[in-house]
Amino acid sequence: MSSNSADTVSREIITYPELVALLQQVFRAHGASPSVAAVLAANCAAAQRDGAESHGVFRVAGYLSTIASGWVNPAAEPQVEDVAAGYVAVDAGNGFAQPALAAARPLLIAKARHAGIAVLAIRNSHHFAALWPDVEPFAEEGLIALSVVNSMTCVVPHGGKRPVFGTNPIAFAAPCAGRGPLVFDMATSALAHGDVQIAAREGHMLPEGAGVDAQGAATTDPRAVLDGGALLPFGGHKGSALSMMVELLAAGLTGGNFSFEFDWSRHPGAQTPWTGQLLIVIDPAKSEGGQFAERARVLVERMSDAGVSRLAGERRYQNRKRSLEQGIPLAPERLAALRGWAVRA
Ligand code: NDP
Ligand code: PYC
Repeated sequence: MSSNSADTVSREIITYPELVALLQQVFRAHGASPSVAAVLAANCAAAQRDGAESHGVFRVAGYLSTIASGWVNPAAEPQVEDVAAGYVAVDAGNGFAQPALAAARPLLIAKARHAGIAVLAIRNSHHFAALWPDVEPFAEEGLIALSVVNSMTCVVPHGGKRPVFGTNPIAFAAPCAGRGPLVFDMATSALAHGDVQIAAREGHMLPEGAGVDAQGAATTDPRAVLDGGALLPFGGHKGSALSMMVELLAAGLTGGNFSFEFDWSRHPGAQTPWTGQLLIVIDPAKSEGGQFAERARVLVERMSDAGVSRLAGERRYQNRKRSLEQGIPLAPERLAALRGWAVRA
């Protein structure tokens, strides 16, 4: 690790493997089992590496306060269920969703390759992270993956007066010939809740149409959204319909909680939504002509010809390249906090 003196804002540089190792120590020191700590550390470090600020090390304090509150089991052993030819389920045991996905992944891939498509339904799980790390690796293995997860009630459905939905992201990844996977990952709310928290901390206003205050009046003040207000879906009725779909697939289908169904009030410090997650994995080798990645390339080239200079996921890929070459810059006080948490008795 070294200091980056070229930066006007003071930053320390930590390499990606160093950050993974440090986060692993942090999660271990706060009760996570070795396997859960490894999965959470890799996920969180990857988000920071890719410049996904709202779900990188910013989230660690929330993970730790949640674990301390007793709301989540950081040593849960996921139970994988082989339900049908194309259907795998996991009871995450009130643990995190990513270890449940890791446990079910080999069976899910085997089923998708055999049948052409397979579903993974995770329930009784907590997802506090970006969703792209859950789908991108499938596309790196030549598969198409779509995932949805619901969160905590903080989004007013289009036409409604009270929050019902979570921020409910949708992530998609597909292989593309001649380049890395095509990936998008987006909240179905106007903004991710994490970005509202960051705006409040840094004193930025939100874009018009992002949220309402406690009285239901439109506001661009992040503190008003956080203090009894709520977010709105992106794109009016269209984002609202997608958010409803996420609730149905991630919770209704899996057996997890809807975003409005859990009560964490007896667990002060709890921040992780106790819901469900769905993944759908498709093997494009079964597609007509078996040329999916080449067809994806045709589409991307046409988009480029039409003037598109930035595809979804490319900002992250560029950040990733820079982070792997130059290290990850972090505020010294943030690194000091991580180091302190890592040695907690
Ligand atoms: P953004 O609006 O920042 O980005 C959404 C997608 O659009 C990304 O794939 C992004 O690519 C792409 N994109 C952004 N700007 C452009 C552009 N100008 N041209 C082309 N593509 C673009 O994400 P959100 O704020 O909606 O979500 C942030 C994160 O929060 C996500 O990772 C999501 O999973 C997470 N989240 C997690 C929840 C949970 O319950 N676990 C709940 C809600 C959100 P790129 O990544 O390259 O910028
Ligand atoms: O940013 O909306 C969000 C979020 C909810 C749960 C994890 N991240």
